[in-house]
Amino acid sequence: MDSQQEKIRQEILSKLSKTETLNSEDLSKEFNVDHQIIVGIIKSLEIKEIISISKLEKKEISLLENGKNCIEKGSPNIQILKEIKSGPKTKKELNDFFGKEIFSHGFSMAMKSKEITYDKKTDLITLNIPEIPKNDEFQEKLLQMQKENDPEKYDQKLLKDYQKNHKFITIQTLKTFQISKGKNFNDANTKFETDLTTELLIDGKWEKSKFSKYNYNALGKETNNGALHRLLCVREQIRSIFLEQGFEEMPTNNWVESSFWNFDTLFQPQQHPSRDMHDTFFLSKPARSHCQKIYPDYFERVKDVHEKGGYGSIGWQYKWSYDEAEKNILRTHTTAVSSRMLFLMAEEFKKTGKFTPKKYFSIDRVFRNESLDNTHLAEFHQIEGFICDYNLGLGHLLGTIESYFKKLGLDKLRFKPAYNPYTEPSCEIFALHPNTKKWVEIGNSGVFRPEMLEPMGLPSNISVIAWGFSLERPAMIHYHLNNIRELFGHEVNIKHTQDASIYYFNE
Ligand code: FB9
Repeated sequence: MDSQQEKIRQEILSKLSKTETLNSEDLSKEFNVDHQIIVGIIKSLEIKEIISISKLEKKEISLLENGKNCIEKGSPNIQILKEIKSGPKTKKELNDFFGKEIFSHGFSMAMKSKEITYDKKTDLITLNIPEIPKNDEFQEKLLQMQKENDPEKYDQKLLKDYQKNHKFITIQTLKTFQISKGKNFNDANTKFETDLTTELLIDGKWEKSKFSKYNYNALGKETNNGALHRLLCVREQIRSIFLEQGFEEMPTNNWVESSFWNFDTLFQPQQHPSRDMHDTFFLSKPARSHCQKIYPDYFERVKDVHEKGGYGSIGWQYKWSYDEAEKNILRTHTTAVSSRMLFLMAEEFKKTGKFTPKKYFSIDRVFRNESLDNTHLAEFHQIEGFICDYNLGLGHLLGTIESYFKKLGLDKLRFKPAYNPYTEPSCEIFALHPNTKKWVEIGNSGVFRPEMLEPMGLPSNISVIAWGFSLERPAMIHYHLNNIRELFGHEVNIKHTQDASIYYFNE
């Protein structure tokens, strides 16, 4: 029994201590709850013989749809009279306008009372009285039945007419219960204090008060509070791990990015297949960034490293295009932001002559012009972390990744050599899933190349280790989803959001 029902139970017992009998229907109206709720409560009291109940069969009038229509718009014949006041109408016109039920009742009522005439030749229904009656007896009778629904109060012939012929009302048999004290009823049943109050505690009355047993099974009240989307639950969990490990979050609030930051600064050649329309969304308005104006020197250094190399690299040896670099796109990875953050660190180093190691992370949307399927949309949330410090190498990278994923419950990892245009060495990351015991690809990683870091102006003994994975993949695995559309996008069922636990891991 929930707390609302418990309160009603106490009220019933309290009322019964002051009167001989109660009626279940009256209680249902007084407490504004469905009659069945009251029946459940009094049955539980009857079993303990605290009360005794006797069944009452009570007939009552209730209005059907046509009856409600007449209460609202007048009786059917009056509705027809008002409609033909402006001029005769055919049967079909009135039938289409009022619907079959109301039209047929109204037509027969109006013909019977000679308020209209019907010409079979022309199929026209014409008003046969000078004025439409002011009073509507039929409607008034229905209004009376709505207020006083005891059938005993009315002429039975009239009821039959309204019920059978016109189908405006129905006579229902309502099973109600009369409630009286049972053999186990005593005043003690009713002297419950529903709540422990400050007053009872202060004046000490609590010691003599009788409290209802604490119902440990009572469910909490439904609170219509907000809910965290399942994907965002996972994002908060992922974010908290980075923050606990001392990473700072990068500003990723620009979904539009220049090709320069998204590709060129990462030493990704301009003819790389990922840079064409099949993989990347290009903007037509605004089509271009003007980052060359902002960092002209850096622009030139990037151009040189692509064309001629430097820092021990032979570069890509092609004619680098300013135009290509300034094209606006929807960023294909958050590594574009990592690159910008590293460049700002280099600028700070050039300005102050002091280098400060940093750990950054980001979690945000990236966009790929890929074919859609059950597990791929044209966008996903990329998670990326990097550490920029003196003399970091592959060992630091693998150790950092292991310490990160261990907090996600993945402590058996394997690393497979891979290729990224902007990292060397690079590794794909695999984990033994603790439940399925299968090896799952969980991300990618690498050490950013000197061709990316040196043109920024970072000291040559500085290196950057980085890794990335997606938000949707772990979320789909955790929530046992096969279709990403159950997790992300306009087809998501809001109920899944409302029902989701607010805590992701160790559920
Ligand atoms: O997330 C991925 N898989 C994954 C991650 C976590 C996880 O946890 C579960 C509790 C068990 C389970 C699975 N992947 C990366 C691997 C695959 O899903 C892959 O098929 C899809 N990848 C995306 C890119 O696909 C176009 C996931 C996404 C991804 C891949 C690479 C990076 C980021 C996201 C990166 C990077 C990077 C590399 C070097 C330097 C900086 C960033």
